[in-house]
Amino acid sequence: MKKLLTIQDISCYGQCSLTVALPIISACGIETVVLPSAVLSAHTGGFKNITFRDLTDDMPAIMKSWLDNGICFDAFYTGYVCEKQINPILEIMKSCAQPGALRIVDPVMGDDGLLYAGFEEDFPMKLRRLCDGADFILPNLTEAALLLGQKPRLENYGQDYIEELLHNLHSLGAANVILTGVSFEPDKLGVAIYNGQEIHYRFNQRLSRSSPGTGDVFASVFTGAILRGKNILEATSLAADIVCLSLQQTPSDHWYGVSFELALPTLVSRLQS
Ligand code: PXL
Repeated sequence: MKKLLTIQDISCYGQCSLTVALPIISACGIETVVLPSAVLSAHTGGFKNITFRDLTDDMPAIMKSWLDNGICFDAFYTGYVCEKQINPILEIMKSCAQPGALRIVDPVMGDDGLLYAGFEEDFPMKLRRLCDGADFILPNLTEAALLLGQKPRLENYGQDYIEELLHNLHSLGAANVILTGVSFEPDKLGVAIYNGQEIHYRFNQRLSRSSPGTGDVFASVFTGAILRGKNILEATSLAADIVCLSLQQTPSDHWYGVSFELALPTLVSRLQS
């Protein structure tokens, strides 16, 4: 069985980050080890008086303990992290890696044209260091523009804009770019995929709602599928389909997260096919 380390926050309430990644990647049949970057009472997308405990200071000692016990990983998947964790994370990905270990980096920092609350303006430039050397990066349209120092453009763009983003993101040092939230027709929403040579698109029917946590569901399914041996296009299609199914099954008054739990049986059976 493959062993993956995922590094992102625990938002105790709100179905995102680790509370999504751990069940999804485990359901894919991958041993999922967690390193919480922070513990929050809930995610930052709509709750009041949230608590935030930064766990940066624990990272070096956790890494040392893993090294003392000979623990290392076949893959790393990073999500929501803080600026001062970039160095310790790079160190962990170097020191606790099996030869050829994969790096999957979701540069979580914003959506809908805005940085998430709590991140400094210069955070996107700092996060470029995690993208450099990654096997896969999975930004949404907002994160893609911010990583490139641009103002996010969410509508009225064409294929030329998306393909320029893909080339520039690839130049940050990532082997494969999976850009989410791409749309050329009002009723279709999709993903653009670039491996440095070819560009592919995958579109699904746009649903009438969105939700916090869908990016984490997408990245977690993608990660699990890649580690189960699916190719990049298969992993992308499966991830997009599971996000759609999860959203369709989310009750309409459930505003803060996505009911991915109900899509787990489909995920497991699609991985077997
Ligand atoms: O889903 C991304 C995410 C992860 N972690 C925290 C967040 C968010 C999005 O708002 O607030 C703490």
